[in-house]
Amino acid sequence: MAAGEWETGRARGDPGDRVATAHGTRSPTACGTRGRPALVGWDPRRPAVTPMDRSTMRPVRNLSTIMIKLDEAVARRRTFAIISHPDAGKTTLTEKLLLYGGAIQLAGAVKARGERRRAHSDWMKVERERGISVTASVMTFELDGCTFNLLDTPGHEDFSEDTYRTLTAVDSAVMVLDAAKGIEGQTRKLFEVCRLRDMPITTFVNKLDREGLEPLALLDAVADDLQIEVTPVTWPIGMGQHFRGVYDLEADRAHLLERGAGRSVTSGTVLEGLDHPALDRALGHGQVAQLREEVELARALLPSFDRQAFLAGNLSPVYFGSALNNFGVEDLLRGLGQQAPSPRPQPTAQRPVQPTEPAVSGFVFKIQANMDPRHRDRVAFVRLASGRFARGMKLTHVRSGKRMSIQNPLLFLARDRARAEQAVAGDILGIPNYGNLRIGDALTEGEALHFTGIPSFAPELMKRVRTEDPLRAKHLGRALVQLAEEGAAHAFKLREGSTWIVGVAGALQFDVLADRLRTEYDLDVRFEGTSHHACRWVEGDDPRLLKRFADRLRDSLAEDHDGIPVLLVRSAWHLQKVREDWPELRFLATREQLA
Ligand SMILES: Nc1nc2c(ncn2[C@@H]2O[C@H](COP(=O)(O)OP(=O)(O)OP(=O)(O)O)[C@@H](O)[C@H]2O)c(=O)[nH]1
Ligand SMILES: [Mg+2]
Repeated sequence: MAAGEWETGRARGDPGDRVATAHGTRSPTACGTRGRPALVGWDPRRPAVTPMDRSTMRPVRNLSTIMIKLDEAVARRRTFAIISHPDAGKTTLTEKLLLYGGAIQLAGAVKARGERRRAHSDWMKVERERGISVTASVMTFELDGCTFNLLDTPGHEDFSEDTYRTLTAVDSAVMVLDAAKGIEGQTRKLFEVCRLRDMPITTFVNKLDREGLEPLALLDAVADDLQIEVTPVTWPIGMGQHFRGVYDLEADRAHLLERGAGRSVTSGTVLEGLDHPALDRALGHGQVAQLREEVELARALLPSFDRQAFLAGNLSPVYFGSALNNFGVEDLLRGLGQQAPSPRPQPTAQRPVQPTEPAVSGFVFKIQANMDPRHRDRVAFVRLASGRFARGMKLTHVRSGKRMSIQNPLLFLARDRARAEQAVAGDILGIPNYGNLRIGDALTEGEALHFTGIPSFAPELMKRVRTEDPLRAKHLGRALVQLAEEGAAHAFKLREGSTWIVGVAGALQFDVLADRLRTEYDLDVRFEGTSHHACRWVEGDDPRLLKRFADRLRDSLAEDHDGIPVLLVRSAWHLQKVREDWPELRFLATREQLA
C-alpha cells in the first residue's frame, strides 16, 4: 500500500459499515498519487477506532471522505493475467515486471526480504525441471502508487482449465506474442475467452532480440486474425542482432538498449524526438532513416489509442520488447498503471457486486496444496470483489453458512509469502485452510452471494489409477481428492468397488500428476487404460429419479470429489442412448463451480 493510503480498523459496527454504497467518482488515472495527505489511525488493540487524518492528526468526521478513500484505493489496483501460447515468454516477463516493483508494503507489515524476494513464478519442481508453467501463480507488487496483482498463467493447453479459472479473477490481460510467430493457437483460444468477458487486452510483442516478423505486418496479422484494432504505443528499433531499443510514440522519445542490462532496472539511454542528432550517431544513417519512415507509417496507418475502445475490449495497445533482456518491460508496466482498468464489478447469481461497496466479499478461484514444503497446508486464492479487508475479520463462508476468522491471510511475492494486514477489492489473498474452502466458494460479511462464471470442464482423457503398494489405496484416495479440489485433475470414484479414475484435459497432466503424487504424497502410481472415453455430470430435479438412475446404471456411475454423480461413458452411442432413456435428467460437459 502506498504511503498515501489510509488505514482504518473496519471492525463490524465501525461507522464505515453503515454508509450507503457510494460508487462515487473514480479518478481515471489513479497512479502517481504519492504525497497525498493520508488517513491513518488503526490500532489493532482498540476494537472500534476513528480514522485519523495524518496531515492534521485529527479524527476524520466526514464519512463521505472515507468512502472516497476506498474508491481511491480500489482505483489504484491493477489485477491482470499474462496469457499466451507456450514459450512466448510469460514467466520471463513476469519476473522482469517484478524487478520493477519491490515487495509490497502494506501498512508496513510486509518487509522486503532481500534475495528471497526475488521471484520465480515457476515454483513447482516439475515446472523447474521442464521449463514450463503448469499452474498459475500470483504476485503482488507496487509501482508509482499503483498496486499490481499479476497472475502468470500456464500456456500449455493441457493446463488451460487453470488459466480459464485465473481469468475469472482479473480485470485485464497482457497477451504475449513471440515476434517471430505472431498469433499462435493457444493465444487465439485464450483471447476468445477474454473476448467473451469483454476483457481489455494489452499486447506485448516479445523476443525482439531475435529475427521476427516485420512489425507492421505483424500488427496487421494480429488485427486480422483476432478481429481487434491494434495501436502501437512503442515501436521497435531494429530486431535480432540489430535490435537497438524502442521508440515511444506517445512521449516521442527513443529508449536505447544497453546490452547486459537483463537483471537490472534501467531505461537505457533516452533521446527526445525523432530528429535528435544523437539518434543519428547512435543508430547510423540506415537504421535511423528506417525508423523515421516506419514511425511515420505507423502513425498514419494505425488508429490512435482510445481508452474507451480499449476498456470495451475492442482495441489493444501494443508494446514491443525483449523480456529476457529486460527491455520494453518498464514501458509496458507504466502503460498498465495508466491505462489498465481498476477492479470491475463481479457477477453473482444475485446481483453485480461493485468493488467500492463497503462490505467485504470475495471468491475462491484457485486452490493450491503443498506450495511450500515448510507449510504443508492448502492455500485458497481469493479475489476480493468488494470492500476493504483487514486481518482478523470474520467472514461468512456462504456454502456452509459458517463464520471464519481470517487470521493469517497471505500476500504472494512469488514463492515467498507474507502476512497481509489489509487488502481491498481487486487484491488477491491467500487463505491457508485444511480443505474447507473450495473453488467457487464465496466469503462475505453475511450476504448470501454466489459468484458466477468459474468453469469446470469434463475431461477429455481418462485413466484408471493404482498404487504400486495396495496397502496405500486409502492414502491415494485422499491425495486424489486433494488434487481434484485444486483443479489439477478430475478424480472419480466408481460407485462399485474402490476404483479411482482420473480425468484430464491433456496427456501432460498425467505426467505432472504422477510427479506430484510421488514428490508431495510419497505415492508411486500406475495409470491404466479404461473402457470409458468421456464423462458427464448428472443433474436432475427429482431426487427419486436420480436414485433410480443410480441404481440402474451402477456400473457406469461414479462420484466426483464433490460427491456429484458422474456418468462414465463408453462411446458417443452410449451417451446418446442414456440421454434418450432418461430425458428428465441433464448430462453436463461443463459445470459452473457455483458453491
Ligand atoms: N531470445 C529471447 N528468449 C526469450 C525472451 N523471453 C523469454 N525467452 C525464452 O523463451 C523460453 C520460454 O520462456 P518462458 O518465460 O518460460 O515462457 P512461458 O510463456 O512462461 O512458457 P509456459 O509457461 O510454458 O507457457 C525461455 O527459454 C526463455 O528464456 C526474449 O525476450 N528473448
Ligand atoms: Mg511460464
